[in-house]
Amino acid sequence: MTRILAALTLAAGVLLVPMVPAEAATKDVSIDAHAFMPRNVRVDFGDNVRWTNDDVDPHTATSDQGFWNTGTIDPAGEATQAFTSAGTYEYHCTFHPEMHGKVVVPLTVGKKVRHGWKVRWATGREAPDGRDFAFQYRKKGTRAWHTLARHNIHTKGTFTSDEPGRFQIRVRTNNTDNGKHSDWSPVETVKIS
Ligand SMILES: [Cu+2]
Repeated sequence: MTRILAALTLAAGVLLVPMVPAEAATKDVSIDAHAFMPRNVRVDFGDNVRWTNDDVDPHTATSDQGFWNTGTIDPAGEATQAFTSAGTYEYHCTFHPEMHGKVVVPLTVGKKVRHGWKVRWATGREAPDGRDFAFQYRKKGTRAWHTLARHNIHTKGTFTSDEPGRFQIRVRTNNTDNGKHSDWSPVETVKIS
């Protein structure tokens, strides 16, 4: 069996042209009848989630892994949280642990390059303090995931392989303040020819 040589070249982040950040979008989640609705939302990194409390009781939207905590959102109140990196983020209400929700943030596949693709998984040049990223891939149709970067602070890179084929890639965000991490982002598939 031939070993696939895949690599993730991490971009140093020297930007010759200043990037104009796209305007952040905001997805709304209503809290009503002791539930987050919709329970799962998907946003691009750089976008926000806004929780509005349409219930008669106070609630919170609190990350299971300590990524954020809105604190108490009183009835008719709201709280907004920016999501700056790829991963799947589970959250709950601290007052009502049966209340669960999920924010899904995909990575983005950019330009095709020789034997690979440019990929990006977070805003900015580097991870903010207390965060870093893990990157995995596998050849489509195989089972095991391979880690190319376990704790990297770069927000983008180039995924390459010396063997053509379809590859699946995914990213998660680590919370280095507490040793926890998000779940994996949705899987993206890139074709290498
Ligand atoms: Cu609650």
